[in-house]
Amino acid sequence: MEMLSGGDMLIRALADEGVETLFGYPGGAALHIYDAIFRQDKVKHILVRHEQAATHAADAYARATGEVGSVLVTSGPGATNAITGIATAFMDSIPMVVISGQVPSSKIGEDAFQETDMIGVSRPIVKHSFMVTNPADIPNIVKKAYYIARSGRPGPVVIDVPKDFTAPDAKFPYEYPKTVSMRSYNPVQKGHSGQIKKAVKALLAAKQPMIYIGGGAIHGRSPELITELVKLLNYPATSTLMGLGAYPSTDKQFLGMLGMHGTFEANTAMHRSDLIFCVGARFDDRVTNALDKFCPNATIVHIDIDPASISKTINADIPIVGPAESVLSEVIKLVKPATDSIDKTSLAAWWSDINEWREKHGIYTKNRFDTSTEMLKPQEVVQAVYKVTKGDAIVTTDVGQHQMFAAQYYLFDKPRKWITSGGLGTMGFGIPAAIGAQFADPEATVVCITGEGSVQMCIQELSTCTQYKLPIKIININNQALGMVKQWQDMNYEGRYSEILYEDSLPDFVKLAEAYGHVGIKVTKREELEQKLEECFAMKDRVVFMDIYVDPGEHVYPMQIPLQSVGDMLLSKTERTS
Ligand SMILES: Cc1ncc(C[n+]2csc(CCOP(=O)(O)OP(=O)(O)O)c2C)c(N)n1
Ligand SMILES: [Mg+2]
Repeated sequence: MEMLSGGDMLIRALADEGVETLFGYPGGAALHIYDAIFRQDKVKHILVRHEQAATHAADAYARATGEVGSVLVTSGPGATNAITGIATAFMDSIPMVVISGQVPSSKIGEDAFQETDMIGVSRPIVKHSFMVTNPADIPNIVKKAYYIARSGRPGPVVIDVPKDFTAPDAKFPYEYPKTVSMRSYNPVQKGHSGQIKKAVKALLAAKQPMIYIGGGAIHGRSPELITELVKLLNYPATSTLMGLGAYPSTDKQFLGMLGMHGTFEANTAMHRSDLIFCVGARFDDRVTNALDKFCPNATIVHIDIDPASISKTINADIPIVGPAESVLSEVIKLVKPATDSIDKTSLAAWWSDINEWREKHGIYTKNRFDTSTEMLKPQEVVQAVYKVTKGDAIVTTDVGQHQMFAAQYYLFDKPRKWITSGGLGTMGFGIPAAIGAQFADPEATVVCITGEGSVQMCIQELSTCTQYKLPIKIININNQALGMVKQWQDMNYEGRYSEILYEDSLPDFVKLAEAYGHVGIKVTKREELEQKLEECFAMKDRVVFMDIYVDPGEHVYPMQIPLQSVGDMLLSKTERTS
């Protein structure tokens, strides 16, 4: 059998696992591992400028491909810098393996140089973690880590490796395991057939149904199945922020996103529905609003791979624990021969209500923002990006108003094109995520829609783009403020703008882009927007940083009214539903 050092085993195991791209940053405790990287050519290492960016890039790589993202960092500050990205992946159920160097085993607990208890620090935000205690275990640990990360409800897994266990002089027999067996970890493979029958019965009997799609539908490889089901039934569908693209957004049966900044028609239909058929969503607070007022008339069917997500916030009447793909296949089999039993008159009346809501306040039937102002509106910037990229780009975002405008106005007809931090809401995600997405699909047009606040949180990654010639396009929706915080201060604190303004100290983003070797373009006028965007996207092999000044007074609407139902919304600065 081949004899390898711990460091060599680690990298070889990654190669044998099929890992092609590893995002990372070196340091003392990881030096032997980095030497192993140098002496091979199967695993390509991408050097970022901050460990947070390594985790976000790996996370986006996972979101864009459906594979597991991979990260390597050193001990102490390297490991703690990775924490935000691990938490981001954890909250959005993204499969990721993070390998962290650790101080030599004999020094653990001595407050050694760059020692941090990574297992302890990361425990609440990982699906699982491994501390290597014997180098001979490395192949097995890597195999298990990838299996755990991708199976069941996906999530991040940490492997902490003390430096001495990767040393070149101690060698061990290497063989990569073909299978994994873990007695205590057996994700469900199939939904309960009795529950599936019950769900189908309720689905067919509904008069005011809603199909509620979450990110789990994408992780669970079932966008095609969910689309087939929605079409078979001719029912309306909505999706969470994470589920966008699972069902084609431009299709008539799609009512847009639901929740805090969801559409009027999606939120109103949810509130009035008598049956909610939920696939891979978790009824989180950005959707439900006040739990005691949530969808009073609805029977709730909840399909989820994670039993802990069922009835966590909202009680499920018909829970089904299982993978979306197999459960939906079973559901479709039962629905297909039975669609005649649907009450078509009630359904027609339901659609007529929905279409009325669309006409009245829908953001896709008519622009609800005022474009007669001199300054550009953030919404029209996203609309123009959608038009110029023909709706076909991979879009990453940061967090804030721009993120919500991107979710509302860029329409995703396919899954894995929308890459945003939903659960944690991590500012700084956008540029590194665009890097990860561009590695995942080198031919794709990758756009990062960001704000001048968020973009400064990982701006150093413009240098990574230079090094690897990644032609990402950055759309900086510049409202010269921490806009989303400002919106809340406008609404709830009588416009007392506490610590959200910095307009006199913003960098010249055009020069900043140029300093990294990129192209910078500033836009301030409506008349020049589309043409400058055309110029930007025509530069196929360059990073272009578009600094687009927009109206700083704009708010994101609709917006759910706090402590009310899903359907209670502010529709503009002056209109509300109740
Ligand atoms: C790391 C981090 N810190 C703080 C916040 C809180 N937060 C949410 S949105 C926001 C403002 C973002 O400003 P900007 O990026 O300019 O976007 P805008 O809302 O102006 O479009 C802040 C501070 C956060 N989400 N993430
Ligand atoms: Mg801003």
